[in-house]
Amino acid sequence: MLLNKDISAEYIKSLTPEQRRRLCAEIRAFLVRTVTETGGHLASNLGTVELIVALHTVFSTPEDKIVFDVGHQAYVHKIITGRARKMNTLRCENGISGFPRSDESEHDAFLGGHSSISISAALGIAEGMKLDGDDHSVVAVIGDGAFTGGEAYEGINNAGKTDCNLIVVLNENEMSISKNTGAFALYLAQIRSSQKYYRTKKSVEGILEKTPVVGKTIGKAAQKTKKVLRAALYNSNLFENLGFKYLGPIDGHNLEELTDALTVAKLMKRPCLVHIYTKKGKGYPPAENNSGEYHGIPPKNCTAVDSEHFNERFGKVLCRLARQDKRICAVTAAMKYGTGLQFFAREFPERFFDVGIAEPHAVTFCAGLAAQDKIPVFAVYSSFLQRCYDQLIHDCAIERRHVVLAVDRAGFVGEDGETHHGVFDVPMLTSVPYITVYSPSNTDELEACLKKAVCEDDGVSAVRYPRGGEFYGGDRAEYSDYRYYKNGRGKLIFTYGRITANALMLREYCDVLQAVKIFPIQREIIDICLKYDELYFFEEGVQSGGVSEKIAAQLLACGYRGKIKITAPQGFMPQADVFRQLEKAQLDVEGMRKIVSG
Ligand SMILES: Cc1ncc(C[n+]2csc(CCOP(=O)(O)OP(=O)(O)O)c2C)c(N)n1
Repeated sequence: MLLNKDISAEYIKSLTPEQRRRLCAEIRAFLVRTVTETGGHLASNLGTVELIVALHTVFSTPEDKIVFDVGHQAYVHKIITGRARKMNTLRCENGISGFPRSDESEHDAFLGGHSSISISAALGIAEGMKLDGDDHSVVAVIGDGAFTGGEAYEGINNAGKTDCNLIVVLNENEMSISKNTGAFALYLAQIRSSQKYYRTKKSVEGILEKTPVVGKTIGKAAQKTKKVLRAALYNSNLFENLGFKYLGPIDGHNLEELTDALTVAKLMKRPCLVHIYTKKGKGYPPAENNSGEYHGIPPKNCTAVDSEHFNERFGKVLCRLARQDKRICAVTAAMKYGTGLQFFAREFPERFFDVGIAEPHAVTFCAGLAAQDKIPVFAVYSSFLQRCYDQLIHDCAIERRHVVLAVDRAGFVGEDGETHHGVFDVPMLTSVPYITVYSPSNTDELEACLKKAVCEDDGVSAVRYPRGGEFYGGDRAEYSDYRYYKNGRGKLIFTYGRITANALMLREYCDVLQAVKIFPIQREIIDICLKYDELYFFEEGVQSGGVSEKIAAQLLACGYRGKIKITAPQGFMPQADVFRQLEKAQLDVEGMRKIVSG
């Protein structure tokens, strides 16, 4: 057994190539055992075992930096850099994160979670190191899915004209979460099948000898490589044209090819792109055969709510609406299954658009569709919508384009932690003029809100709803902008979204006012609040700029002098089970009870 709990990069460097190959197989088995217990991104990690072993063979962190794009494929890196013992705590409360975090380990150069940022971050680090006279390498590891995001191209464009020690490892597995989309995916496939690339050692050395100053040294190193490398001709592909040296395509499961290519890239001391191809889910047949489903798997002891999921209801209702109105289009940024749009994609393929991991583009694309009198519905996770603020303001709101946002994963999301919570969309959306925002508490309300947003509203309309299922049915009556549960108590709870269910458990202490349309704030909401001496606001979204603060400001402007207590998360909520997160934020029934009776 080569894998042990104290495994380190030094140990890996000391192994023979054959031992490293065996180690990869043991790591795979360990990943399957661990991640099927803890939950997490199994398929992506199985696909990058050899890559990460090769990276730690060639480079030495923390002096050299590795920036993982999205960061969901960094488990093996964690195992190798002192965290093998903690892998059983992956994604748990107080455990290690499912993403790289520099506050977790000095070997994690940069936070992961959101897509397409690695090249920009790595270039910034490389330029910073250059300013310090530091000659180490910076490696950005980015998948072909993440490469569909605009920021990746911004990074490449900026990096190509520099002389930084930046290496971009582009991992092509033809998959994002589902099948990768777009022209770039086709381009990569074309490079791979092209006969222009040749694999002789001589050609590699020839190219390397032309590299100024360090050319000779590189040539020598390349001579040592036992296996041949495939290298591109000068200026023969997009990356070369943009100022990168290109090495590839490399079999990403062939350790020797990988180590050779990375060694050469390291010696080049200038922007270099190493193109590798891998199999997502490699070595574990269920994940190989269905890498979409095994992209992210839940923990074995999952405490998820067992009711109909919001995203599923959303997907089905949208299909129903689309049958009646041919103008309705559905847009996703590489999250067809996560958002429940698989039903729509199947029934209306010509009106379904997967634009890649490109949320800002998706919003402007929707504005374009709306300009052609279509009704675009962009289904997007709240945390990924964060990067679309300007597109919402400039491209949608000013000209009042009728764009519908189906904002999924609103509220706490659990084990993914800080990077993925949907707690910023309310302040962001409600600062955009003329927008309408709904926050249904159950799936029937979701259906009603979606109908209004799609069929009745104009301008930008957002319906936000949480991950998973509803907590409790609540009032399933006809649509209403708000629901007022009046029992003649002296205290009033104001809330919205799924935690309404928790508030309704406290009706013996308080009256409850639930907003369904949470923005614009309705006059009736203010009028009802003004009747009470004690107001308790509970909001599953950041307090600053939230609806509670907005209502409180209006109440104070009306001369309200009673008690106002707002309970809403501040700062960043660490990873844990979602119920634990609600408990920590005092948004569970007990927490609310303490606050209203305290
Ligand atoms: C901005 C943003 N949008 C969506 C996601 C959700 N997401 C996580 S991984 C992933 C697919 C990444 O594909 P790729 O980069 O090819 O990596 P692979 O899993 O195939 O190794 C997506 C869409 C995200 N993390 N960030």
